[in-house]
Amino acid sequence: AFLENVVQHPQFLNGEYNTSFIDDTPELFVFPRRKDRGTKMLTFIGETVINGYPGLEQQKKPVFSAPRMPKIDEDAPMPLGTKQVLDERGADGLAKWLKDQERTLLTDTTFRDAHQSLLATRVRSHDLLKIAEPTARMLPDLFSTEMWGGATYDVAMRFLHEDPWERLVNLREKMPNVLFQMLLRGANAVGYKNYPDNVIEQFVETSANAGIDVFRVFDSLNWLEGMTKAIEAVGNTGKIAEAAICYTGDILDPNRSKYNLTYYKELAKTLEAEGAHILGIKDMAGLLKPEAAYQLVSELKETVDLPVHLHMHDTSGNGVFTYARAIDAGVDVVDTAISAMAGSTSQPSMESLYYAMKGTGKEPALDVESASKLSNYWEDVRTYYQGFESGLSAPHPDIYEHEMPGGQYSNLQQQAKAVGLRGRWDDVKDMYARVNTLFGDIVKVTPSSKVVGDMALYMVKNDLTEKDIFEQGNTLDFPESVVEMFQGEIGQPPGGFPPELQRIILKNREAYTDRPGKHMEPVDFDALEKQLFEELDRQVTTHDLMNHTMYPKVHSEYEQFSNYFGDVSVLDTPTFFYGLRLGEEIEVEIEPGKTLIVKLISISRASDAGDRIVYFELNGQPREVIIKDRS
Ligand code: 3PY
Ligand code: ZN
Repeated sequence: AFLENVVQHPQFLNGEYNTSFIDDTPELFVFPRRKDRGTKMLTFIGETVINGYPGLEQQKKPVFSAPRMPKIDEDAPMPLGTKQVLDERGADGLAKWLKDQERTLLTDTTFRDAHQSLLATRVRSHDLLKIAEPTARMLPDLFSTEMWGGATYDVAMRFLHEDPWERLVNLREKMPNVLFQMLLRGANAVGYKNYPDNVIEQFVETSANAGIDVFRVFDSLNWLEGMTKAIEAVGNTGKIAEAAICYTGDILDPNRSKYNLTYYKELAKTLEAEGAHILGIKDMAGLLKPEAAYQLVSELKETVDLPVHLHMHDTSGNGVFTYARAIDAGVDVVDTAISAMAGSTSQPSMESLYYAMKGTGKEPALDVESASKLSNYWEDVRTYYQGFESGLSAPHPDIYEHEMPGGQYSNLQQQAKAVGLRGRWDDVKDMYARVNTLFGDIVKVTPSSKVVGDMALYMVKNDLTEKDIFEQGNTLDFPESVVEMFQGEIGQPPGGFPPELQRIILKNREAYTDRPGKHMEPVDFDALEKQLFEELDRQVTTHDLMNHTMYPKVHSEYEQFSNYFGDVSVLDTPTFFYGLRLGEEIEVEIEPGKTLIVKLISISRASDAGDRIVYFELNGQPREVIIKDRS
């Protein structure tokens, strides 16, 4: 069976359960189809009970209290919100409406960046859907809820075994009043590499049809060419193109003149000319200091005729101070999270910002009592994900030195451990900053941040200095991501790559400076549809086509998993991660109105072959599944 084959494969156990795995080991993925939904679910729960959830060290199920749910009147009409403004006035009308608002508006990132930055993106649709309608009813004044894109797309399929499109469509149904916002990595869409132009067009159109209203488009090197196709595609859908400038460096530091006010103003003007409806400032690491925020927002508001939307991370602990100064300068929207999911590498807390400004006449548009009720829910739900907490429990002002994005900090820490640098984290952070200088001072955000991280690990691991790179570079095998970036695969930094270093890294490979999308063959979606129809043996949707185009192997694996274990997204999160305790009974709604009652009765000893029989009751009837014990 799937798990007997796959889960004990050494590569899986090493955590190298990466995307090439299926292609390299097809024999592991041949297993019989099992039709009955109950059996599939029991197999998944049995597997989790016996062997745990991959990546979670803790296996014994903790006792969780039911999350505190705010009370709402489900029969009351849904309050109107910004979604209705967009539907009535169109994207330009919405932008004008936004500029006319006297109060600063808030984006709630709880459903996306907050958990991407605090909990390794692991929050499941199950927990989002439960609080979606209360959020829509209780916070109708939000500008938007950021609930899709970034890493959520990949992680949903890869680790949560759920379809990202279903999350979007189901949330949309429950939240019809607030704009839905996603993070789109320009020509990289929701992946880590450039895609052909027709993929970007199709992806944007499909996302708009499924419910996205605001596309925050950025490029990981602030390269205009990496963003233009996406901005144009959003424009064609009638939705809102928020073109974002990534903020790096420090405009208050005269020694960091590469990214100064003039640089940002020029970029802003260009983005306006390209058709942006909103100008985003994307401070992915949280480097924008309060006074710098005041200057930057003031100057940008003078420079362009667009509403300005500021995004930052609170890693340094200075987030609310920065937002307060941005509000003084007339920022139109700021990104915040519900307090139980805010702070640290996540966004600043919306309630904290509200209270900080209360009485000044500048408090943002928020029903703070409602926000704090929603926060109770998140405080409780967050405990389900304790195994994925980054462990950063204090402010980290050293981000001003190393400039690591909020979402990368804990990831790189894990990567460092994995390559045997557990005790050398300070060296890695230091090297990250040095690599940035070596690379000519670049913007660092997915995917460019990953390249800087890979190079830093490589240099620390091999005890290399900058001098060594120049002197021995011709004999060094640089990480593939570094070579690809210097070839031009993810775009061009302002001023280009340092030529001497580029020559050393590329050796005989050729570099190009035009748009990678131009070199790529368009994806033949008709052919892909036929191929998937054969593989999946069912009707193929546009969502399937997108999943496969973005992440071919992750998608195949997701489909295999779903065939074997069924739709595991219907399980509650404690059961999904920890299975059941002996004697524990749960109700699982597998579709509206159809509920299974599952109880774990007993577990046999392992046979000589290592098999255990897990005895359940399913709707009162005895059922058993055989699970290989890999302990
Ligand atoms: C992403 O691309 O996922 C990000 O959150 C970048 O900040
Ligand atoms: Zn972010």
